[in-house]
Amino acid sequence: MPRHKFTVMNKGVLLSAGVLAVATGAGLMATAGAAEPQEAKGPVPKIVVGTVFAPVSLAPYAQAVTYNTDLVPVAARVQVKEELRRSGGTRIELRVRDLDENRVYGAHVHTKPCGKLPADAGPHYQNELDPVQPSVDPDFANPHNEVWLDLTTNKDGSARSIATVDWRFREGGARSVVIHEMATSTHEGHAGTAGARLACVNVPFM
Ligand SMILES: [Cu+2]
Repeated sequence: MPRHKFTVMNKGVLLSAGVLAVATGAGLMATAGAAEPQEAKGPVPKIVVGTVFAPVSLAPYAQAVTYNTDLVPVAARVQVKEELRRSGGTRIELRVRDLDENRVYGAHVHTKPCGKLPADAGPHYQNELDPVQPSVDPDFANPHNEVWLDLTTNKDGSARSIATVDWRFREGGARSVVIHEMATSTHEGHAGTAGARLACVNVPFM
């Protein structure tokens, strides 16, 4: 299943190469095991996924798909970067280009890969799992226990967001970033919801 196109690098390689590796080639396979968290002295492991949104008909093969081509056009660009911090935390950065201008989009890390259906990406990744699912309790559905990456695009349709959490993903537990229709809600009974799922990017989070 050559679905993931990505590059696992560490800081040492990035510095010596002097460039950010953005995976664009097709069919590269690797496992997250190649980037186990390293000891304090070692380099900081990173994953970068850079791609474009494909039509949903390509869902079984595409790195990223759009379910709403009005709000996330085919061929719009997306990049997700994950960096493990020495402190034991994780930093995740989301960048988009060519989306609707001057607009807020919700975005989160989800547990499953993107599929033909928006729901295929599963629920949000939670560090501490809410025993009640779907989780809409702000004690669990919040930006400290989940990864929220809401975006506000500029007049060119570009945006960037960064989330830093003080924990790491369970192995294989976080598989995608989903872009939603609205800003993420924080209030009881709706916490974590952000309207329809517009698009999805597969990311093999470490
Ligand atoms: Cu979401």
